Amino acid sequence: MSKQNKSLPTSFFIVIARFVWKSLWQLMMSQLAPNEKGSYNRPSSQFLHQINSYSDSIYTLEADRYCLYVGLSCPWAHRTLMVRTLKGLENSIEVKMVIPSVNQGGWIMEELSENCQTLRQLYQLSQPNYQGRCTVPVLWDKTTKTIVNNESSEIIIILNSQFNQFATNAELNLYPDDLKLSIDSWNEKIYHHVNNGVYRCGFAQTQSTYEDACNSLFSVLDDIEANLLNNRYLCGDRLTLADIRLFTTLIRFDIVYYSLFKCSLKSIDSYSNLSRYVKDIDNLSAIKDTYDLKVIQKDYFGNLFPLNPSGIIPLS
Ligand SMILES: N[C@@H](CCC(=O)N[C@@H](CS)C(=O)NCC(=O)O)C(=O)O
Repeated sequence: MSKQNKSLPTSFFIVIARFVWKSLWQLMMSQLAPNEKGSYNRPSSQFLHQINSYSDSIYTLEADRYCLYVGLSCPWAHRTLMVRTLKGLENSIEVKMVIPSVNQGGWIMEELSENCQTLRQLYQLSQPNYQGRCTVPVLWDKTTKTIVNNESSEIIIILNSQFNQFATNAELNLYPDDLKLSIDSWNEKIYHHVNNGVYRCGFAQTQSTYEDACNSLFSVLDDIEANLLNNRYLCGDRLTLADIRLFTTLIRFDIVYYSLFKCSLKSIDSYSNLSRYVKDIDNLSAIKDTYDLKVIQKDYFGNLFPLNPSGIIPLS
């Protein structure tokens, strides 16, 4: 008579595996993406200083004094690289790369910088007891060894307006007075529903918070599609900071957010005006040098472990 292995009932494994995985997932997500009632809340930035030419300011205007720390996959950091490139600030503002650490979480320096191996060490050099999130982009002051600003929406305004005396394309104004109202109103809508909206889809912890985020994301994309029927850019025929802020999300959309974050009602490619708009901005001088699609895919799919435990990168 053949001996039969006694196995535990399948349901036992399923219940245990579900319980363990769900508890671990919730723990990891609470670190990665703070949630309130199942809905993702982006933590606010902590360093909000300005650079200007007033002599009593700590952060005065100088070429080669400030440096940007960026990670290539990050859409918020990408904004700052785009403005630096468009304004022609490559020779006055240095860029240093950080890369995601698969095992420790957080960012590590591509090369030792300010004697720091990690971005957290850099934050703590600036503020020794700093315990908050260590995000990119960081606008760093090499003279005082402190963080000037770590909020991308502010850094791009600083780069657009304060460094004109060193910029090779100083005449380009991405935030002109006569368009400010229109730029601010697009920014408000796009930040919440698109830039952060894709994260609200991906990091949602309940079906209803996901559906709310996903429906509002696509409703705003539909509005933008309609607006672009008669306009080259969001605010007319001039490229502005609103376009920069939208572009960095759109260029990542079909290759990452569509599948990893379940932003799957439509692809950007299927919107005729939006896809024309992305190509148009992409073809501006040197914009293609500000990002790398392979790195973007590898970082998102490889590092957001709770959303993609196998680390598999989908083919596209
Ligand atoms: N408020 C920031 C958000 C930047 C941000 O969330 N960056 C992400 C990368 S895409 C980050 O560095 N996350 C690391 C962390 O939260 O620990 C900005 O817009 O500058």
